[in-house]
Amino acid sequence: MPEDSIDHIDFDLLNTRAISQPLITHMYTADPSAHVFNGKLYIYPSHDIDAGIPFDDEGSHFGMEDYHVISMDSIPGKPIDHGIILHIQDVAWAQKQLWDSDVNYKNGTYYLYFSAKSYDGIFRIGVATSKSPTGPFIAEPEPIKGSYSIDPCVFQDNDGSFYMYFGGIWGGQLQKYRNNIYNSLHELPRSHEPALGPRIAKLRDNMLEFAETPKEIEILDEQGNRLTEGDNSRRFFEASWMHKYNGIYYFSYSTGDTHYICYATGISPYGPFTYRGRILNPVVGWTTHHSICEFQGKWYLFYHDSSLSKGVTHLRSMKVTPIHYNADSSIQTIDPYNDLKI
Ligand code: FUB
Repeated sequence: MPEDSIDHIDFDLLNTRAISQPLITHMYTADPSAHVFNGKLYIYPSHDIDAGIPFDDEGSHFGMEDYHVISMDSIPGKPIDHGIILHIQDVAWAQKQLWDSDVNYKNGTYYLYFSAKSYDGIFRIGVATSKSPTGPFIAEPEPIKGSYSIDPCVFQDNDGSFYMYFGGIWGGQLQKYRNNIYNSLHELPRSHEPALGPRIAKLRDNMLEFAETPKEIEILDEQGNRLTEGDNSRRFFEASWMHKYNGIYYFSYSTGDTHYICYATGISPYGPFTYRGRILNPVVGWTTHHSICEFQGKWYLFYHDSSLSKGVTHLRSMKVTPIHYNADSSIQTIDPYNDLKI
């Protein structure tokens, strides 16, 4: 991550051009995962803080320590902060960096899936449970067996199956894995080689374990070839999200160092997915991360930027804006600041 703050932007101008404003301003929030439970919207973001950790390329300055949940009865509407739902002190295996999370529901229990670094410096994915969407959540004593890297998204298909999508390169450590095995000597593929894909694993009925060995997802170009590592304005970096629209599976993700939210579509939750285009152009701040959710008959993109902190990359604010589909099932690209390029 090459820069921690931005000093060339006129933030007054940017905020007048912004298509949406931060949903809350009493704290910094990022990586919003939105779901509708019992007719109400719940957003599970990362809780950004200034942990006083110097900036580095591993993202160590993202030193988050807890999660909150925010609910809304409508959009627009008043977001309610329900307070801390899980703190890192209450996760036995996790040392630091509570990064992106997601929540889903089955048979009376809510499951919070989250990324954190364990004491050996390796990112893993944990799970915590609650009887309420507003927590508090109780963490399992160990991370999910066989999990690694960051950014879980847990998607429920129409047949009731749940799938976890996960992974992120650079600070997210995905480049250290081949065939699900960590080796510190592994690095990113070379520019002309296929880019690393996000991972998918079906969950067991108990929602606490993988039912299968994680598989690598293929994202293809129009000719059916895998996107290459050098194709960094289209290849996967982090921030997996899955949603289904008109029977089509939409896998969306961040391209990281080129700062786009892109999407690819397919006919199976496992892919392969064919690259279709950009959902969101770059926002202020290095990272971009999102979720997509239908609420009260409209589709929305939840995303974040660093406008409130005036460009501090690790102090982000979640936002929401409608998304629109075209007749050919493509999604219209959103410009976050009305023609003002970042
Ligand atoms: O919030 C920490 C990390 O920044 C997330 O896990 C990434 O997706 C990026 O948004």
